[in-house]
Amino acid sequence: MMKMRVIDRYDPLKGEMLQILDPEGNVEEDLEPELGDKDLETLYRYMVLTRMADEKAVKLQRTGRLGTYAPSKGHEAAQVGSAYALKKDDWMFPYFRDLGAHLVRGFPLKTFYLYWMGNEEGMRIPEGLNNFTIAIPVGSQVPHAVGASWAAKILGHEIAVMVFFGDGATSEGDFHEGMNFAGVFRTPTVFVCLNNQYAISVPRARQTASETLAQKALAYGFRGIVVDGNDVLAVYVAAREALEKARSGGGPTFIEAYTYRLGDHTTSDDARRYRSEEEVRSWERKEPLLRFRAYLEKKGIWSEDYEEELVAEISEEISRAVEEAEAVPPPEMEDLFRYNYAEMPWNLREQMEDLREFLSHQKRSEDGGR
Ligand SMILES: Cc1ncc(C[n+]2csc(CCOP(=O)(O)OP(=O)(O)O)c2C)c(N)n1
Repeated sequence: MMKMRVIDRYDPLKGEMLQILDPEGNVEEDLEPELGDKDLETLYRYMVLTRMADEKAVKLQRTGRLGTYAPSKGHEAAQVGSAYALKKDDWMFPYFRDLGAHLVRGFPLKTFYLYWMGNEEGMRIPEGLNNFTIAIPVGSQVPHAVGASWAAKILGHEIAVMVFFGDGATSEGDFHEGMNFAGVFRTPTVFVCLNNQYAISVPRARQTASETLAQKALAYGFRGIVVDGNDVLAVYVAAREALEKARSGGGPTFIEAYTYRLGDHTTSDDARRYRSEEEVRSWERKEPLLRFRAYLEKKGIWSEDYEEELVAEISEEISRAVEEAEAVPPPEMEDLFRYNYAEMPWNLREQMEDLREFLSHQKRSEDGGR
């Protein structure tokens, strides 16, 4: 008899959630994935890299070296665990809070920083990397991902498409259209919802009257599962199964990664205005790095020395990426107009020339005023 998938054992309507590692790093042995030490170390490295590169991005923004940024702190397990289950030929459709997933896919950190520096070079996805561009309009990537997965199905490509979005995106029409289409056409799509409890200042309870977000999939005729989004092993197991199911013609799956945004929504936000200190503290105790580190320590992989060496190595990697990003010439005004069309239409060219004229006029009067 075929073994029942783990993702089929948890019912969102009964409030069940897949967890393999508890906040102290104790493991549910029956569910523990068969990952060797090398994989476990790689997962941990990506999580630490994500945390440190994220903290660096916030610092760069605070010192005027990077634009508005959406921090990933607290989402490391959800981002890394899910993307780690992707194969090279699969596609990933990210949103704006996906640093860990980008890194796992091999997206260069330098390019990621350039993106948030507002440099068009940051939109250049390396050749051969099956990543779509970052979606800023909330939920818009969902129908794109479903369309791409439908195309793969029609073409007979045995690949899956993973799309990321937040809890707030589940209120968008795009989300529902994408989910419905995926259900009807049984597309190989894996929906990964990072339920971090807030959409800017809107708490989850004001987003939907549904008990869970995962149960929305049931209405569209496919499986939805709530996973502890701070448990990298649980996220990985759910993602791997959902992707395998998708690649082998089993249709879509919705994964609700239940987590918490430990930082501000973006560097333009002050989360203290809408959530309590106690709430943040309680989630800090459940954060993803601590529990995975405790698990690795019990397995004899992690130690203080191990951490020290890793942090030193990653610090260097980050410094190099920043240096390289800052060495790229800053964006030009014309970049606002370029890259939209292969050939710029006359009206866009006219707008660009107007702006150029306006800026040079402004500069002349500034210089004259000195
Ligand atoms: C269509 C659209 N509406 C509004 C916004 C402004 N906006 C940016 S992020 C955001 C909240 C998104 O929340 P969620 O989907 O939960 O993702 P999170 O930011 O929490 O990761 C909003 C409303 C936008 N970018 N796009």
